[in-house]
Amino acid sequence: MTESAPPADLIKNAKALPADTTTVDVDALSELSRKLRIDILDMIFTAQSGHPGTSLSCIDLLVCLFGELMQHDAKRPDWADRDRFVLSKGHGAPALYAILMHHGYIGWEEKPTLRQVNSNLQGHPASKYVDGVDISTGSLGQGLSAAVGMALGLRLNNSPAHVYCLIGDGESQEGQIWEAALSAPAHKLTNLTALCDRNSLQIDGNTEAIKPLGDIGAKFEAFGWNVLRIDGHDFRQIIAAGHRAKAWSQETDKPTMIVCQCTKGKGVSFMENEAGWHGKAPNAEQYEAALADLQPDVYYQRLKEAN
Ligand SMILES: Cc1ncc(C[n+]2csc(CCOP(=O)(O)OP(=O)(O)O)c2C)c(N)n1
Ligand SMILES: [Mg+2]
Repeated sequence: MTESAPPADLIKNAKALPADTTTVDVDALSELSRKLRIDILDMIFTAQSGHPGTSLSCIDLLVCLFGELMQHDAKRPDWADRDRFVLSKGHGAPALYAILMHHGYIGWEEKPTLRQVNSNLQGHPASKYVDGVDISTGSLGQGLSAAVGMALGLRLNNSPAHVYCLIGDGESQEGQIWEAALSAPAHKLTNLTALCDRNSLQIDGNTEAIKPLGDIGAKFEAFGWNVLRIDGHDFRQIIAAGHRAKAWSQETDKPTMIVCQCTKGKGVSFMENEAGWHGKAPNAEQYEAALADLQPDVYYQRLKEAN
């Protein structure tokens, strides 16, 4: 258990951090993230297809959402009052499958079936096939609108459930994102928290060189959202922002956006900040090199045994 208190100025625009983040077990969360990063690479390497960069970028967010922030139960995937998660950037499916496997929604035996014909683990998440996936995604731009609809429906049903939606920054160049961004404050959706994976890369380069988003938080603010800005790989900040978002929404009658500064390819040195690793599987040599980054203990033990 890590005891140190989080630096007070870590979350800009937020008031005091909730006290309970001082008890966050950062070591356990980062160990889980490390393992899930390996699962992501295993899946993509086995399939020889998929999107490593985006998955490694957002896995720390998913670890905190499913492990610390969301109310959900793999044994009751249809529980009416479960919190909902929409992976609007659906090409991050390997990250979603990894966290859903960890929480028991998907059997581990399915892990090698990513992107195989007739597999449940399609290249983009399909709600028809996977418990824990509340809506199919992959066509960028649509998820935030779906999340707005879910939040409206839950409110109509007087449900305490909260909706979380993760969008990409490149994805935010889609016009539909901004229709949803207008709608959520108009409907005072206090049961909606959006997160933006602000890794500054899209499919073929830097977002700012292709179609600049600038201060995306300021844009959401202008549309009527509360906005928090965090380091998307700092577990304390992610969890504190998640709690703060819910409370702040209640105080202000507004939805909250958490802009998460992330690194595409995080954790694998040669994939970090490289647009070329957007949608490419590693070959055998690269896979081993990636494992060396993520799992040096096991990797070097294996090498020792081989020699
Ligand atoms: C409507 C639509 N257009 C194009 C694509 C192809 N595509 C998949 S990922 C991607 C880039 C997404 O970049 P970003 O939102 O920044 O996500 P990141 O991979 O950086 O997490 C594109 C253009 C798509 N899936 N949907
Ligand atoms: Mg991006």
